[in-house]
Amino acid sequence: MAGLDEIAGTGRDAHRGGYSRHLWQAADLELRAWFIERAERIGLAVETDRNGNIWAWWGEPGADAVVTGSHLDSVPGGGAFDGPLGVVSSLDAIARLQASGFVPSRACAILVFAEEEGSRFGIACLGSRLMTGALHADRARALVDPDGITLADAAAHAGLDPASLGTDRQSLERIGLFVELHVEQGRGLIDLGEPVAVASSILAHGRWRLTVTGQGNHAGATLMADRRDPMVAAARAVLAVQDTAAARPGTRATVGRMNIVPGGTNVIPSSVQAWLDARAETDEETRALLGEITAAVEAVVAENGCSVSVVEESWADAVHFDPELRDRFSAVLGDVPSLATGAGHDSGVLAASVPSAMLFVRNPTGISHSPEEFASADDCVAGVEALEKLLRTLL
Ligand code: HGY
Ligand code: MN
Ligand code: MN
Ligand code: MN
Repeated sequence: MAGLDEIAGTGRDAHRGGYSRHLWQAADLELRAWFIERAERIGLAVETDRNGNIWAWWGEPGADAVVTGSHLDSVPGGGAFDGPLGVVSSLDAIARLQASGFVPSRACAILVFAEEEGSRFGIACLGSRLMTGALHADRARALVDPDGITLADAAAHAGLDPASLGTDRQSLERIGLFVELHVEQGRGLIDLGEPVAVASSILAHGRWRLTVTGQGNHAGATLMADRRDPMVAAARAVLAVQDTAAARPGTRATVGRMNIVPGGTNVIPSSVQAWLDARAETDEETRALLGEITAAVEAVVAENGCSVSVVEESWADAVHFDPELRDRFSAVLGDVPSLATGAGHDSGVLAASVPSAMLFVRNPTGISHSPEEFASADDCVAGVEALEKLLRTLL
């Protein structure tokens, strides 16, 4: 809790509430510096990899390491726990092992991933996708933030070499096993009445950019019957998204961000961009959901004389965490439940390349990506104790 308190003032968003901590902007840089100082204070050796992920080694860096960690960036107006809880818990678990005189027989590191939320450049799990090659460096370099700054320029400004971004086999090969502790983002542990769970799976999910195009015109001079208003069409598209997902059990679809062009009170817009987040249990079901949403959206915008294009910005396959590792964790931790999640994580991206696992800590509000996200001190301690136990067995 002291660790979370230390960063409680960093990146507060006075306008939205909660925290807005975005890659390589002031709050993120401050948190990175804080992490490095905190890691060095317990004797860890810190390095930043070619993609901006931070590693803090306990002992000699080496192959087949046990790696734990999470992320420090947030969504716009996010909570205090999504990401940072895993980082402070990793620091605390290692400090506890050190204090008990434990000597690891395997390399061990804390790993803090860059831009897990995709809040600045649009692609979630940017650091782990770059490391594993799931995101191509050329595409990453060309990504643009809402101020028009390319990722290549932002990386250079943060002291990285943009030419070196991309697949990082050396880093990846050092990970023998990755475990990420994370606040739970739904109500699974509330329903189970348990403080901690082991993750079983992650939904397939993706992000798509919808551009609805109509005819920009004068708000006063254009008769209602003469309009091709993409804002009205986009509003109807959002309803179509909701209705389509609601009719397919288990699927989720959200429009959480829009850009109205040009955006004037007395201007009928010429186009509207809307970002769709869609998720389902399997890759096939998610693709089918997207297909149905696309057809429904095309039909409703046409009724307003508009057209729509749908462009995929990112995709993540469904993840089933290593069952062997999960069984091992359950044996060490006793009777902890297994829990599926609808939220994406860097551990999910890594799972395609290395054995990965997650621990969830109960969130008594059941709310996340919001300032209302929470975890009690007792449950956070239960999480750290579980992580410490695991590290003790794995190391
Ligand atoms: O959006 C997600 O699922 C994650 O928190 N990045
Ligand atoms: Mn998140
Ligand atoms: Mn997270
Ligand atoms: Mn005028």
